[in-house]
Amino acid sequence: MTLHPTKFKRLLIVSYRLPFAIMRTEEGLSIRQNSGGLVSAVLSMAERMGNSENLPFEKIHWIGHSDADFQDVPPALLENDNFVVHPVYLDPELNRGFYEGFCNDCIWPLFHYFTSYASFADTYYQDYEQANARFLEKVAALVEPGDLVWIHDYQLMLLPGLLRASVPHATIGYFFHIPFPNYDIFKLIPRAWRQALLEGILGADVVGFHTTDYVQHFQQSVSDVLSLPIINQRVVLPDRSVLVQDFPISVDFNKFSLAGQTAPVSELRKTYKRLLRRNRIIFSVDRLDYTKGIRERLLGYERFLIQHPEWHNRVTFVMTVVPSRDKITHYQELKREIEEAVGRINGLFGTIGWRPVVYSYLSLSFEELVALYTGCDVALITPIRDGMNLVAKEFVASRNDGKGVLILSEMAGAARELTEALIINPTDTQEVASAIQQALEMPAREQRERLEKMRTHLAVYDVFRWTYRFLSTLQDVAISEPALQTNLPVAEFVTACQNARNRLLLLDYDGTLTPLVDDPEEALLSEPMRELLVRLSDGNDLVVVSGRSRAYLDRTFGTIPVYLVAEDGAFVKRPGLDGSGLDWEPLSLPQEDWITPIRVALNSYVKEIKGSFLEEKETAITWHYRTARGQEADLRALELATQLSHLTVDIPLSVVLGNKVVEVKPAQHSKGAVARSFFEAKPYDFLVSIGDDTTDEDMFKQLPNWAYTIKIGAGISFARYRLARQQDVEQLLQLLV
Ligand code: GDG
Repeated sequence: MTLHPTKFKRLLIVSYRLPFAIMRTEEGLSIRQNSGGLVSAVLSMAERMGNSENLPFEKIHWIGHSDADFQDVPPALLENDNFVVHPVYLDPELNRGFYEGFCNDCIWPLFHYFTSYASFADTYYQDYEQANARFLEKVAALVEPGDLVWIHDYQLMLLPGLLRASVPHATIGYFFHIPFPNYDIFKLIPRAWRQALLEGILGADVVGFHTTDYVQHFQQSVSDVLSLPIINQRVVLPDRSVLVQDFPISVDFNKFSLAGQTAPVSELRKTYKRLLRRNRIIFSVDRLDYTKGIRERLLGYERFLIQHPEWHNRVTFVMTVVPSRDKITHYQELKREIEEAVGRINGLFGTIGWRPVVYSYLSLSFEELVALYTGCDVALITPIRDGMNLVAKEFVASRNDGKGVLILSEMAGAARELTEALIINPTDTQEVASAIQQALEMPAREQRERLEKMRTHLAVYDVFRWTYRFLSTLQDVAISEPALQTNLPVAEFVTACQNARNRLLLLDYDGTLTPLVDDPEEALLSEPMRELLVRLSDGNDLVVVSGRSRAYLDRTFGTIPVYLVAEDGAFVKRPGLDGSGLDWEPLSLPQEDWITPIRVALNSYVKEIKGSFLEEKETAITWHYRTARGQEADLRALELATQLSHLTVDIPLSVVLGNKVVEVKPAQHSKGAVARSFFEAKPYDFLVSIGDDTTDEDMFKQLPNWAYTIKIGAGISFARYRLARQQDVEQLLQLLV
């Protein structure tokens, strides 16, 4: 895996946080490096850049937020060996609504499944839009052809879309660091916002998540909210496609693996062990957050102490909570609850010489952190929901002594990879208590074996692999967008066609041979498509299977030697030798008047839904509502379809809910029946059926399972394959002539 140095010039990272905090001290302005998942990951990559030949970039440009107070920072201070930082100055009021409000009081709780904590204030969202627009100003002014732009996390979901609109040819990657929730949770977001958020993310060329679950959740939301087709991990838009894939973030394995042996860390480790009276140590560290399961962890530990008096005085739980977001009420409450629980446990079990929980609310230095990773016996990591959780990976990477046990929540993304951990559900306090006992009593050999497997994994899947995989995928995608968006095995398809003796092609008309348009009269066959059909009809049995009237099909296909099927199978016309076409053959249809009561019901909807109209064919009646905007009309269509199926007439009718149409016709004719009659007529050995609508599903269902049944666009289908867009049909058929 390599990056192409000639192809890309600079890397621009955009995230809410800058890798450095700007501070005003008595000596003047200064910068201090931030900790945190992303900064650690990118910093590790940047540190290696000095001696890596694979990375073509010079310094990394980093765009992130800064307080408006620091606008006077001299440019020289905004640059170091690794980074050039470009602050986006947001005034405190805007930042409050954007970051504390929409990001951390709406999206964060919602996406971690704490739905009742989420606040949906309009002003929050307006600030979010405005802040994303401010980031855009900065990025758009900076980006040059040849740059890779890598946007991070839930604070900037709108930015990829804004940047795409302003710099259409930019190469944009987007990575989402927190869980992407399932659709039932996502749809709690007001309709207009959720649509804008998804469209924003889809401005990128590559969208990355930590796990395949989050990828699937995102895809389902895209498909439900935006009705876009997803083919081969790509969301297909009219003019381009977006690759959506899992890229699990990781840690700098070697750095952590070696860090435990440095002199300062060894010293600290010794000190801690001495201070804790050589007790066995359970350790945890996380930002103050209700998602991290800190309360649940304490309850599990308390239960363990109740059940195992033999461990009293012999074990200490060192629990570090790093200050975070403590201006938000939920975080203040959480802190109080944690401190109460710690007090209770220490009060219940502690003695003059033993504190069961050593709790601190502070940030550790890197050395202190590693001394605790390498000095503890058990790492107890119990998030209720966590995108990945780097602490778990750092602990494993640190333990090159082969000692220590990881207890890890199944709700952390990391549990997908660190399967040799003792995996627990944090809400099950008994399971946590039992895991603590199992960990403390685990034989040394089992500890080594479990760690060994996880370390082997992390040694390969480290943070460099994460950045390389993401950036090289971004480059490749930017360089080569597939021309044809399909999951069809194209080479096999073409060979099968060439080798066949009898070929049958069943093609739908609207939405397949022509694009869907508001007025059905304007759906005209393009000249290239007409020529293509003429060429295809030579040597193949070509059938246009349409819901249109015979008069319309006669007008459109007059001189093309194809079979025509009108009104979904009510009439068939064979091509004449001279290309003029033989007479239409009707199916025998019921004579009675079934249409009058249906017309009455449909007309009441025509009156109600503006822009909708009726089309009466010889054997069917159709309500069109393509120009009626919004989902209201879809809901009414569903209601209408249900109502129609309850109308009593004496013959069986079929009610078809199609693409912005509701059609009623006698049940005995269908595209399925017609498709079957065609392929049974001859020993065909190559069979293709392409369509986009509900009526085409009848064809897909009736054809044998070796047929190439191809659905166009999004939605559930019986077809074996999919083509993303109507314009892909022409390209595909071109391959067959
Ligand atoms: C988000 C997602 C996802 C923590 N305390 C100290 C300290 N840290 C460092 C750790 C680790 C990082 O911060 C924490 O990373 P996590 O992944 O555990 O959690 P979040 O901050 O919530 O991060 C998360 C992550 O993004 C990456 O995509 O995994 O799911 O929520 O590197 O070492 N470092 C030092 N002192 C501390 O006290 N030095």
